[in-house]
Amino acid sequence: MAAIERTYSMIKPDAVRARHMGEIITRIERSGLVIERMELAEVTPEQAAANYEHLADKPFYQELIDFITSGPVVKMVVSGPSAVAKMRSLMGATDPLEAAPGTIRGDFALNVNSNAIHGSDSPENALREIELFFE
Ligand code: DAT
Ligand code: MG
Repeated sequence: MAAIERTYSMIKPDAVRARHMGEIITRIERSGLVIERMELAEVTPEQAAANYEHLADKPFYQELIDFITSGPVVKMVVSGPSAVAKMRSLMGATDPLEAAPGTIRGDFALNVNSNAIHGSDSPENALREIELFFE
């Protein structure tokens, strides 16, 4: 049995605006993962900058910050066996054009700039992001 771990996930403003949050939450729960904590809130500019520090030199950086702060998101702490990898698998590829049908991005997004959901990419970043968005 894989180790139980926590990941940070957030339903992005595009998916909230399109009223997909219920369906996305259903998919997470149906997978067996547990939503331990959840809040509808706006991402602050400080949180956005800290979350996307690794992309600060990319040409799309400002657009990314503007987008993630453009409206409410659903912030979640999700736990379960290999929760980080399991969430990434439910989410699908970063570019929705490459995300398989049946994945959240494959089904709810068409554009890499607004790709429906965020999920931590490692257990270490999950801890950092949970702290950033919840404490
Ligand atoms: P992921 O969200 O799959 O972890 P990431 O951490 O590399 O991907 O990038 C964070 C976000 O930045 C991603 O969800 C959407 C945006 N992004 C990534 N690559 C992009 C690109 N080539 N053009 C526009 N936005 C991009
Ligand atoms: Mg990432």
